[in-house]
Amino acid sequence: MGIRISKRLLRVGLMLVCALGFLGLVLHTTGNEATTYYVDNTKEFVDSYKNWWNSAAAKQEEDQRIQAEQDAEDGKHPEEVPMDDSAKALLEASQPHEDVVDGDEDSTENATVKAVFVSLVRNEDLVEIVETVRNLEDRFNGKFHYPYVFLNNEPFSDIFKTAIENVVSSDVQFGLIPKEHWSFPEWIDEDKAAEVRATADYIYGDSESYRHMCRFESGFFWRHELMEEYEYYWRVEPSTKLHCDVNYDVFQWMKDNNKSYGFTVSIREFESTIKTLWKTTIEFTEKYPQFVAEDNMMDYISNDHGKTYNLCHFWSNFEVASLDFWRSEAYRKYFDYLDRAGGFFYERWGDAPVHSIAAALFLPSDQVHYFPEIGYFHNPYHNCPLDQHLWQENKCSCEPAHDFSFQGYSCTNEYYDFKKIPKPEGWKKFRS
Ligand SMILES: Nc1nc2c(ncn2[C@@H]2O[C@H](COP(=O)(O)OP(=O)(O)OP(=O)(O)O)[C@@H](O)[C@H]2O)c(=O)[nH]1
Ligand SMILES: [Mg+2]
Repeated sequence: MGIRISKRLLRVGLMLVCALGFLGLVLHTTGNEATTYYVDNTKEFVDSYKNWWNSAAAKQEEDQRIQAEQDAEDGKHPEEVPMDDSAKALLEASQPHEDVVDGDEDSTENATVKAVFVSLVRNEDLVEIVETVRNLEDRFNGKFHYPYVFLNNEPFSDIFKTAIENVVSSDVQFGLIPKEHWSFPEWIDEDKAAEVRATADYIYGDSESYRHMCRFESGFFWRHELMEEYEYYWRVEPSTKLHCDVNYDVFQWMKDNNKSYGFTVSIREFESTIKTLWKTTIEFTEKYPQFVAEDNMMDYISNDHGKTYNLCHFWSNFEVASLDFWRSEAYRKYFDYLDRAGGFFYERWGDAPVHSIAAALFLPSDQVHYFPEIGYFHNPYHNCPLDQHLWQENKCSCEPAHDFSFQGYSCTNEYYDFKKIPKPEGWKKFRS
């Protein structure tokens, strides 16, 4: 019975729709005013519905903004706000590859790691270091406010301190290097050292201060009392430059990813400056085999599994590294062993090969990291991202065609091979 009634109703409804349709068609073809009235009113209704919808959506957006501001004021982290599945998927897809950070991460306003910029510098380098610090603030530290330590073997002048204080966005301290960290140790024969300087025919071969500098950067900067409270440092030299914005917290990244040593440029050393460094290193590793990491980078610094040094090292004028590594027993003993051997004065051992050999041998290889995205310049070489996305994203001011990484004298190509990291597009054109 119920079905029969429903069918009848259905039939009546169908007829009504047909009749209305027919009437509409007649009105339309005759251009009747009633049609215009009908169409206009329908349009009006649709428009007012649209307006209502838009203002409701705007109100919802405004409410969300106010809530977010309130959450921020209450100290709630955005991650505590629940996310739907599609937002979560989007966020996961946008996470940077572990080894290349392009700066998409949100910046944190406050420094969270015990980290510091450290610069060994002379008063007469004022102009160059102020320019460098301004650029560092502009490209990185204006967002993070990590403190600075400036070190000198002579007291810093007032004008030097004022010029630096004028351009930094964070705390700054000026330290004097203790005499025993910048002088000949008692076992060094100073006449023999002077003779070496008189005849050495390599760069800075005649310089005594350069040798104190290299010894200090190898064995003492991390022992300075102003450095004691820190875990990580970023070394800053006058006349260097960052070519690209660094939008993520490099120190936090180092810590989160368990990295101990980070570099931007690697290069070959002048052999004549380190004639006995490798022999001395091998003696050390034979005496203390326990300090050599199992998964080390011997095959990056040696082409014959340790018989000889291939001269590859990380350029130490830029370093982001763990201070605890230099404070470790392995490194302290290594430095003492080298210092006793006398090569800082009887040859001209650089802190760059000393740091690099130590990092390559005493650290597991996954604790050493290359920063392709940190565009950097120290005369005469550039680290300029070849990856177009990195170059664009970080607003680089360098010319990728001038990148040093894959040129023949660099060792970054060897680093990629050793680590089996895919090379950026275009690297081959530097190898012809
Ligand atoms: N206070 C102080 N700092 C020095 C002295 N010599 C060098 N430095 C610093 O030590 C670091 C390395 O010195 P550089 O002269 O740049 O050595 P380099 O990078 O091997 O050579 P360049 O190609 O000339 O830059 C820089 O931060 C210098 O400012 C010195 O006698 N006193
Ligand atoms: Mg330099």
